[in-house]
Amino acid sequence: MPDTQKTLVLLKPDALQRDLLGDIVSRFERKGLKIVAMKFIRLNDEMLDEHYAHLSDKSFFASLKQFMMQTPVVGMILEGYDAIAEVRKIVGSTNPREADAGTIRADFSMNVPSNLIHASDSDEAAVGEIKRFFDEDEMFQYEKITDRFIFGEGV
Ligand code: IDP
Ligand code: MG
Repeated sequence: MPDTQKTLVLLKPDALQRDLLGDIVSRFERKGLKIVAMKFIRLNDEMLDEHYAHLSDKSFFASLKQFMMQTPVVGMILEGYDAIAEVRKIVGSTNPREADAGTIRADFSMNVPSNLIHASDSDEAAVGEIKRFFDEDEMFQYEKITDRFIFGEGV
């Protein structure tokens, strides 16, 4: 039985500016991932210090944070079988020019700092990031009539 997981996605300011929110959300919907939370988030310095702590010693850290605060971002929690790895697969590699064709980053972007989207990269990251950006009561459990066609018996 596959593992049903939740993962966190942020649609970055370049996705909003370039009117790509719908196209990106659509890719996850078409895969069958269930959107269990979704909202605008105005990121601040403190949130970004935590979120990008692994990059705090990089020369681009300040500009990365500035970029992420330009507009609100769209935060989503997606649920599905092996959702953490599956979403990373759909998102593609950090460098859009190295990402596989068919991924969001390869298909819609060209440059590392404006690679459109963030997605949790591990079980621990997903748990921590969901907690960082969403309250419990902002997450919704619901049934869709397509659930049995998409999730079936879970093979
Ligand atoms: P990820 O987003 O694929 O998980 P990370 O290494 O966690 O990649 O980096 C987080 C974000 O930091 C990237 O998505 C990108 O926006 C930015 N970033 C990473 N490396 C560079 C760089 O060398 N120059 C500028 N920005 C970078
Ligand atoms: Mg990362």
